[in-house]
Amino acid sequence: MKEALENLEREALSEIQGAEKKEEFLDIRTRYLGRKGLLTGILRKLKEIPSEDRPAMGDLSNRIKNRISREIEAALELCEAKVRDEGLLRDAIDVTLPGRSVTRGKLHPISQTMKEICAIFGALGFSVMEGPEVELDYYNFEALNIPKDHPARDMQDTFYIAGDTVLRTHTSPVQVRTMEKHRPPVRILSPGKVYRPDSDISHTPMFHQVEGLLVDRGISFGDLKGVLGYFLRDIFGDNRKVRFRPSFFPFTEPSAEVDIECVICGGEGCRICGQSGWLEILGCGMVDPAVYLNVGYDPEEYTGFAFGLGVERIAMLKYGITDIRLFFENDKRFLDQF
Ligand code: 2NL
Repeated sequence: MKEALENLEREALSEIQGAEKKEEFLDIRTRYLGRKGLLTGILRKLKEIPSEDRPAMGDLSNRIKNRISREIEAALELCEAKVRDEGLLRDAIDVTLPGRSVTRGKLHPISQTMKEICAIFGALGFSVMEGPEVELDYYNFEALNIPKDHPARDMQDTFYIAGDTVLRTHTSPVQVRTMEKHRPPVRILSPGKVYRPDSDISHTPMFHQVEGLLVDRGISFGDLKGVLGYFLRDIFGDNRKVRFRPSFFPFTEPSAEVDIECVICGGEGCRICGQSGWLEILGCGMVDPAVYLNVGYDPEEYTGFAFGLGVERIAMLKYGITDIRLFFENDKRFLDQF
């Protein structure tokens, strides 16, 4: 039996010597030391030898088992170290390479333009007010003197949510809500997202608007011209001509549209301005007395003006962009230019 055990030890050790891979060592362990392995096979014959020899054989088999076990553990440890080293070598980082510079995020050109507009009016004492994008029909239309049969009410021009709720088509409802809560003087700006079901190279179903409202005693159309003239000079430069053209809005009387000399051709006439030399830039007017009655102001005591402008349109003219959809595709190559 002693000989059988020693043979087993020799063979096991020589197999361990010859093995390389983790799987091979695991296989050797199972074959020699496993529950149905070769060592167990020999030990089963322990009861066949004289009982006084058994302790010595038990001892010997234990030593052999421990020896083989240790050798395999050591070999497995080496295998793992080798895998680890190969991995480290493969994924080695060259610390002498120059670092990658971090690209800094920045505001979207629409946000930049909106901030610029707010800053100009902010300098004139206007404060910014915000409100819900899902609005009641009352605040979006009724309070603004837009009657039920007005063309702006048609399904084509408004996203209806349900019953008497709509996606606001302008930010005027914010101003109505403000007037309901505060007595004049009121001098506010309401920037934000608005929604209309249009989609082509100059319309997107969501766009940005800034509206302004100033109400106090003795406010005249001259104040409106002064404030908007100041704004347009600031944003488009001192040398660009501005004109006020009579127009109509249900919520202002009188109403006007403001044009600036075409930023592309300087008034000569081109494709952008439709050969007219002028670009329509905003709508405005003196707040209609009907609106004051809806918010509980006395139209005999107070007068004021309001205006509304499209932020995308201003940004397009400022930067010479001809397709509004570029603002919403979020192509970094486009956005990086601002
Ligand atoms: C345009 C025209 C305009 C207003 C908006 C307004 C708001 C209140 C009362 C009266 Cl609460 N008016 N807003 C007035 C005139 C024109 O916008 O073409 N926007 C892009």
